[in-house]
Amino acid sequence: ESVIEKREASVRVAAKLLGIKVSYGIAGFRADASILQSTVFRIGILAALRSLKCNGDVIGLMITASHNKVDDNGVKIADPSGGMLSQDWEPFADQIANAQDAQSFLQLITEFVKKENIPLDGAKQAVVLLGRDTRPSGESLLRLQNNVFIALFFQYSSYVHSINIYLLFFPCVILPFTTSSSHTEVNAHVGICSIIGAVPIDMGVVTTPQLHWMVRARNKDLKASELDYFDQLSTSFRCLIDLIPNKGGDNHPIGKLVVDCSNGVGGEKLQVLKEKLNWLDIEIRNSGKEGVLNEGVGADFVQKEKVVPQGFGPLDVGVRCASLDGDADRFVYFTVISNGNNKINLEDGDKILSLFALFIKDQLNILIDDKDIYQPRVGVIQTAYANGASTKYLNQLGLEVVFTPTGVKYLHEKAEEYDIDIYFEANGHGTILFSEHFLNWLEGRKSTEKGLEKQNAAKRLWAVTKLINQAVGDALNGLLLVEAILQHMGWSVDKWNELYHDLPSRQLKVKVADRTAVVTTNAETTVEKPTDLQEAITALTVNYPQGRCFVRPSGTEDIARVYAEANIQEAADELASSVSKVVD
Ligand code: 16G
Ligand code: ZN
Repeated sequence: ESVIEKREASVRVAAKLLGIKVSYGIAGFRADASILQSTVFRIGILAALRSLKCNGDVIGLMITASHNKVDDNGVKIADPSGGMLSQDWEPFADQIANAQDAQSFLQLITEFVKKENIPLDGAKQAVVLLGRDTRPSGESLLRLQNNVFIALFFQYSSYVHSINIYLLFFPCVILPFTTSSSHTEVNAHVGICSIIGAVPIDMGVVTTPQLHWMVRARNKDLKASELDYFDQLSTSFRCLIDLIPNKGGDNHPIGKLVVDCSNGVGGEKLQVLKEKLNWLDIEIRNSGKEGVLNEGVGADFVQKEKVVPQGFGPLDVGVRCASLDGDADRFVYFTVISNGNNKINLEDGDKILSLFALFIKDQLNILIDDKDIYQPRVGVIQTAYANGASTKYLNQLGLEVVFTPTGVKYLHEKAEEYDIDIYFEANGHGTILFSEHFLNWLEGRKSTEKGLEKQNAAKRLWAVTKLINQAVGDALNGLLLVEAILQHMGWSVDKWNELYHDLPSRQLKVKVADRTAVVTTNAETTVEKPTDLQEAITALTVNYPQGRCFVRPSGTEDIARVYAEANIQEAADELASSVSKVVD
């Protein structure tokens, strides 16, 4: 038996035991890091092809599994806009990641290249920015380790362009997955280089939103280094602080902000930012030097468990705390309910969204009269998980609220339809987008507006457009915007929390034989299939005042999720549990 045969056999066994099929879910591919080697290689090829398809624009490839456990890892692609990979490429990503042998793998690529008319004539060069979070498996998944480069070239002709595509061919490509024994042989870097002329650029350890930001900035010919990122954040934050009216009063939130960095990449990045922001008192916890990534820490943990993360010790009431997730694209705020107690008041994505919406609305009200011809349209985008009380509050502000299915790509896509779009998931992922038209208009107003108040409002909005990440949700600049707005309002976290009171809610997981059997519509609020399930949910929900309940298949786990909301906690619990029984 050759080494290759042995390896093949062991991988088949492993794959069979684990029953794995990787799929490009709502957050890219995610799995145990030890089986991702071949997947990242293949997605490296996809990234280079995507860049060629987009006229040589820069594409991003990020190695991260966000809030998942440290042994997991994943890979996802950023499109030239800095947003998520275009959805019409996802089936191709699935197919090549799961191809069972080299031949079908290459055939899939050839067919796709032909179908998509991807130019392989060498006229354009593919460029891919690579980034990774702090997971130990990240480095080997990402780049070439110098000595183990035993490439076998092979060549086959593309009948479309009658030119040759060369692919570096490794034994492992045949396999759907590789075992850890072959760790250093294939990785994203090698995958990219399989496309002749493609250039991988390693950005090293970065947050997910930093990589998306860099991709967007490069394609717009803007300053795009990590240093530029930090400069832009600190300058625009400073600008917002300088524009606070009656500054110096004693009504501004005093005291430090304590940040849980989930023992991930956010820790070292926040440290850099902190050094640039000496007028903001930040204390960094769980920076990753001691604890384990995402273990009992981080935004996902805090939001789901509603307790203080590890590494905090006893806290005093009123201390402003925030928590980032493992790749720093999500954040929430919290304070303890009573001194030394573990229970918290949570300011989740819905509260952050409400604060942002209120501030933007206030500034627009200063800036715009009924007489103005141009009335920018503000859209607010939420998912079914948004607490009903937040939606009601936003409606009361006079804002248009629309719903999309769960997953950032759906919210972001919808968000591109307004002049100003504010989107957030309850879990803390979100951002504010500004249309090109609005930006042009605002730039004019900023300098020509008569009257100091209006000019300042225009300047504030301008600073927000610079501060907040236009590519994806970003915990670092989201955090700075919250801080700036609280200071602007002179609010404590508790004051912010009082904007509205969350309706009690409950989330449950249900193990189901086949989660794909549950099909939803109306932004996941209604079950379409199985046909009688929605009737049962409705019948149970009407029994509870302010009751609301939905069931959806998870996009990341092999389960169905149940969410219920009602006027009191007991009712929400009861509703969730009775609906779970129906789903089961
Ligand atoms: C992913 C999504 C997140 C979503 C979550 C839902 C991105 C970047 N992340 O983590 O937005 O809330 O999945 O998971 O899109 P679920 O489908 O298992 O409930
Ligand atoms: Zn994340």
